Amino acid sequence: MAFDIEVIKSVYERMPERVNAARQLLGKPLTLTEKILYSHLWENPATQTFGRGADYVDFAPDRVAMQDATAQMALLQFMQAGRPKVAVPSTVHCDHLITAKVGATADLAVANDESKEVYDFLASVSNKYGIGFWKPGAGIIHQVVLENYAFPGGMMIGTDSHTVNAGGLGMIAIGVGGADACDVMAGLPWELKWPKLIGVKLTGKLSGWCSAKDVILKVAGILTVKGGTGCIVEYFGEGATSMSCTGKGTICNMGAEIGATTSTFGYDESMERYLRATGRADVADLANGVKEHLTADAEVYANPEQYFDQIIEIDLNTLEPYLNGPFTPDLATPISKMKEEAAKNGWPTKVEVGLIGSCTNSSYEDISRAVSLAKQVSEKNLKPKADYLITPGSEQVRFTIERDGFLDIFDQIGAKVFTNACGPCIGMWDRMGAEKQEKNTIVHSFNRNFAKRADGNPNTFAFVASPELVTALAIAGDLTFNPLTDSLTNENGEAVMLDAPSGFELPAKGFAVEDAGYQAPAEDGSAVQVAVSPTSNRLQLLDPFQAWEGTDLTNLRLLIKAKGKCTTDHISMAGPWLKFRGHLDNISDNLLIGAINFFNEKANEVVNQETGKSDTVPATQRAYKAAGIGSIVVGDENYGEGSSREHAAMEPRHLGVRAVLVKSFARIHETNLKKQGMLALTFADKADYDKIQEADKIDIVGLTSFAPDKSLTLVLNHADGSKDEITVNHSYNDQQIEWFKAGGALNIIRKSVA
Ligand code: MIC
Ligand code: SF4
Repeated sequence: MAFDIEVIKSVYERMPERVNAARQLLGKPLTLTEKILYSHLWENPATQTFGRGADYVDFAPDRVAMQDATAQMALLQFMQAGRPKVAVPSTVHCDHLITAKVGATADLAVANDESKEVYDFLASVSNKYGIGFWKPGAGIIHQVVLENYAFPGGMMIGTDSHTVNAGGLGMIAIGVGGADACDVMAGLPWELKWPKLIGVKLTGKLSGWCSAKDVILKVAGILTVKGGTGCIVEYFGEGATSMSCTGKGTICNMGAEIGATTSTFGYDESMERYLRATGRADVADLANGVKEHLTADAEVYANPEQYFDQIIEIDLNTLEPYLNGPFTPDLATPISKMKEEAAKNGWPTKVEVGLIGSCTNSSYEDISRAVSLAKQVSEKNLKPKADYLITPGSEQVRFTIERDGFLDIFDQIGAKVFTNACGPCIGMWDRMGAEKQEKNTIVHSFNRNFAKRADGNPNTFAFVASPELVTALAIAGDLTFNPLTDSLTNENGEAVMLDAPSGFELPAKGFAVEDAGYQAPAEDGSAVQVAVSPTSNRLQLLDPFQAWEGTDLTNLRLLIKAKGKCTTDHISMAGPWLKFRGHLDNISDNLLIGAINFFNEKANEVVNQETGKSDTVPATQRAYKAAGIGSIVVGDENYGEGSSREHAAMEPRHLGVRAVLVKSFARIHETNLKKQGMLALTFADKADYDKIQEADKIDIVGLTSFAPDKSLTLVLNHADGSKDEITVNHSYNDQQIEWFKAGGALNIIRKSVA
């Protein structure tokens, strides 16, 4: 039986009535996205329609998922909310803190030892508050959610940007910061700006070297890392229904890389097959009962241009395999053009390592297709040229592929299997020699490839591709090898071609697992004690942030004017810093250390305006804090793209930064800043970015009449005595202004229980 089947039942019971009411209210056929959103309104039935990209709306999600690196902060906040138990089914997944070095068993033992304090904390908080706990080694959050919890037509939030993966099973699943998760677990509504809708029509059918990954790699090339901001992407068409459910998951997963709020697909037979194969025939039966509500109305897909804000059409018959990168997931190059592009850009073409797996691409189908290539190594007497590493997405997949002999085949090509965890995808890869910072190329089937992300080496050029293409390129050891047209020379000196990959959507003998790694919470957790040692360097109870002082902010220093890409990896780096995710003061020592200072083009070097000396960003900000001086951070486009980690908002808040002013924000980061009581501002005129000088003293004027849709003014007092006044915008609504005034949303929840 599926987990929380009663919740699923009640969602399906109320769905027809709510969907019909929404259709009547809107007076038009509905997209799937609208059906799910309207049936999850906090206040139902709907009495008004909502403006896309305009109205903030309260929702009631069905569940919450958290991974260990973000759950610590989410649960430290929840502990202050004064609730005895979570209000909706919630789970914690231990996947981000395991270093990949030697191999699965040894690495897991090291993590269990090193992070014992954190795992014990998460296990006991989960036990106390009724949260399901997935132990280290159980798998990566999104794979485990897809296998166990996701259901068509449901709505969930998760403290990880790739929560969107569950769209593969027809959900609206959205990545959020821990403070948002805390609200929902405390039984409060969850707020989101009503999204715009992008429709992607898939015609034709995948075949040969192409896989679902190539669809999203192509979409990323079209929409870029910010093209999906504020939008939900709905996929449909014969190409969608002919694709596996896990392939759909891959596409939705990487929707995070285009900034989309989420992506989804209508319920179809591939989803039904997946539900049944993963032990959830009960969910499939229930879903079949409300089928017509779990996909868009027929008129919508017949005339999509009338119902979506933007339409993209992709013909799967003519799609090519893509390689996206380096350093950004939207730099899309079809494999046939790689030779030319690599030469033009000076990308190193020798592939050192191929990595498959991650939350994006570790389904049974993915692995079986990669295996079909690995098999050809011995059949064709080839010798793989690059190292090959595998991180399975869950113990269930790992156990099943071991049973089916796939791991033995990988073993024959010298592959190393790491723990079922994030590992190299989040910098938890102890790669030999990375500290030498040599220029090198890797290819992986993950989703992100920002600088330093996999191994901490800024000179590692990482390219994202399907597991099949990664395997082929690892065998060839050459980034420019096009398996569709090129041959390889085998050990006998013969030219051989690789046959196109083939695989199985689902295991013929069914999935199997001995110990999936799940721990159910206590029925009554009230007696469970949660201990946080005051001397711990991994965990720290939170002190409330101070409320707004009630005046305009004056005399702020410019901490840094960040140039170019500034992702959450630049603002709050992962890898070695992950160990401080439960300790706000310690992790604040990584504040913006990856951001490039506009004035000297260097990372982690700014001028302390009080001393005139150069120093690191965190040290400079700590000095301002000690002197009681506020500061401001300035950034470029799509500031804060990437992760949901709220540390990127809490660290500056904790160290006394008062405002972040940028050309544009990524959605989750902007909300995280607001939630933590920070000012998140955008230039009314993007060219004003150029007016910000290094030694400016800055005033923010208009806060005493801070109101929705009303701009604020920034006064830049330049060092030479001249002044510039610029207009800055914000997207705060009344509620969010209250968060700012209270010094953070949590202060309001806290007050409501006190
Ligand atoms: C990521 O892929 O960047 C992460 C690590 O999973 C993050 C979450 C985190 O920073 O803990 C995400 O995607 O939200
Ligand atoms: Fe983990 Fe990477 Fe997936 Fe993030 S993207 S959840 S780090 S596997």
